Amino acid sequence: MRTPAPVTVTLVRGDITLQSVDAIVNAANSSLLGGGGVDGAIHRRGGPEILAACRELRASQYGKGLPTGQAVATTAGKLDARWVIHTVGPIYQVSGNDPSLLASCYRESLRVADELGARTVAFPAISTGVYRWPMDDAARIAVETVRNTPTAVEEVRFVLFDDRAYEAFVRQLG
Ligand code: AR6
Repeated sequence: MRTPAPVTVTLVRGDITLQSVDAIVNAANSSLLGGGGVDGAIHRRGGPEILAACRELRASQYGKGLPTGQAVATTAGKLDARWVIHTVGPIYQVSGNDPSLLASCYRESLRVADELGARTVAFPAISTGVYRWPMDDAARIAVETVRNTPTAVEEVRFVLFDDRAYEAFVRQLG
């Protein structure tokens, strides 16, 4: 098999729901039925089709919800993307700062993106809002994991909502 070219990592300061990419990653919760933060923004702008697809997942293979560290795709509704990939980040206080589940979110999202054939994927800074993962540590885990995960995705775009997040990712990219 041909070895894919290394992924290009780009940084944008902005709103992930306004990105034009193949797949937008959502920092969801296990219920898959919406919430605040980036999850709320994706459902608001993407429209009810996304929630309907999430409800179908809950009625079929994810009856108990999506476990932390895993990822699953739905339609992107009205967003300028083909898919939303929902992943559930760890809550910092609960994870005892073990990075493995947060790394798993990035790895599993890229695995799902590869299954779909997505070439451009936008990620938020998973777990750094309501789930309270410290920004610098979360940025390090995000960048290291994406760089070390074999994938056919060509561009991973981290979309950071504020200066603090953007600067933390800039420091990691070096
Ligand atoms: N675009 C990009 N980044 C955003 C946006 C946006 N539109 N809105 C917020 N962020 P959070 P979590 C940033 O709380 O910590 C939800 O209720 C935000 O500034 O959205 O993984 C879910 O339903 C922060 O840096 O996700 C879960 O219950 C980052 O996105 C829970 O929150 C993640 O913040 C998940 O918590």
